[in-house]
Amino acid sequence: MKIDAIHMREVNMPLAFPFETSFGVTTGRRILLIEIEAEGFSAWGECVAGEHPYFSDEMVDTAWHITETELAPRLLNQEISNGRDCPALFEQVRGHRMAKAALENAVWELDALRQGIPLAKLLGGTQTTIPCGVSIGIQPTPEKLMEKIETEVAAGYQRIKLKCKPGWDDKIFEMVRKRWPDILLSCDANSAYRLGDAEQIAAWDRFNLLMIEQPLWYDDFYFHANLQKRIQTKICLDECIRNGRDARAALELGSGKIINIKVGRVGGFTEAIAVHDVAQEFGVPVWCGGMLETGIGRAHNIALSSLPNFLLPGDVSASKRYWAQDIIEPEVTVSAKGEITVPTTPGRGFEVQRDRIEAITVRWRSL
Ligand code: OSB
Ligand code: MG
Repeated sequence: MKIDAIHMREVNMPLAFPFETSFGVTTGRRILLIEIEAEGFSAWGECVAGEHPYFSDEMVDTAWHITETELAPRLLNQEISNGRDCPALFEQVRGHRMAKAALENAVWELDALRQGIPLAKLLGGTQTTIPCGVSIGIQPTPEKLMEKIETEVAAGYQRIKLKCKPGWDDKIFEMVRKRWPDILLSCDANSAYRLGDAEQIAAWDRFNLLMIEQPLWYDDFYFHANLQKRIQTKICLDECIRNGRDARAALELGSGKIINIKVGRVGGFTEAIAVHDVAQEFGVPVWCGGMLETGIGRAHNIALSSLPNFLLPGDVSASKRYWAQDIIEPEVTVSAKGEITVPTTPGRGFEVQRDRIEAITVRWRSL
């Protein structure tokens, strides 16, 4: 297929609720969306970079710049066979994986459309429904957190993940476990701890957490192996896994026992599948993380989550938890059993609402 056009736009969307992590509070999102055209089809990709470089070193403005000046020109007018051709096209550009992923994922979506098959099938998906969990941000008060958990457990979500940081950890876990002794419960520190905190973290074993996500430095999986040896609870790696090679090194080192796959963090579907396959080879389960995506990124996460080694409930949840109104129809919904049904129609399986996107677009550029 020849890529005939690439359209970039930035949309601004207020979040339905503020989302607080150990690295900051997000109240609204500035999001780079990509639309590509080829063979008479149009397909979309979403860049998951945040407004600030707080989760990783990428941010929406660097993603915009690198897409416009380096990546889109490498893809435009190229004759390619599928999404797997993208990593080689972009290889000369180091890093900028979230920017690369938005383009590559649009190519996968377009390939699924022209073949008339669901994106999930094209990626190698085998599961027809995916189990869902939720990620609950740090709240103004413990009482507010308890209310939130109550709501999500009642909605049927299968796993509750609590964002944590020093001062919002032991006491919170204690309180939550007292009220819900048996739910699948995990925490995500987004790199808020250091090796000196190992003793404190080891004491969390008493809370029977499913996992502790990225407790140490965002770019480390060496010292995570040291921490993993000192605790019973499984470490789940997020920020530090950039590709399949990192996954292999981390699992060989024993840095963690679960991997959170975010397609943007690893640079696109090709590399996400590589991470999935490495983990499967090690007998390590993966789950799909979220980055507060609109329906476009959410649909891509659902497709990816249908691969066979996505064995734990992920962070992909209903549109309404994030947005008053999403930019796809139907919106993503979760059943009372806490599952999302993987679409069986061609491509992403949710219609992009162009009029809504137009209404919230703040800048655009066509190449
Ligand atoms: O570490 O998983 C994370 C959101 C933004 C940045 C990082 C993370 C998160 C989440 C939310 O945990 C996941 C979601 O529901 O989209
Ligand atoms: Mg995380």
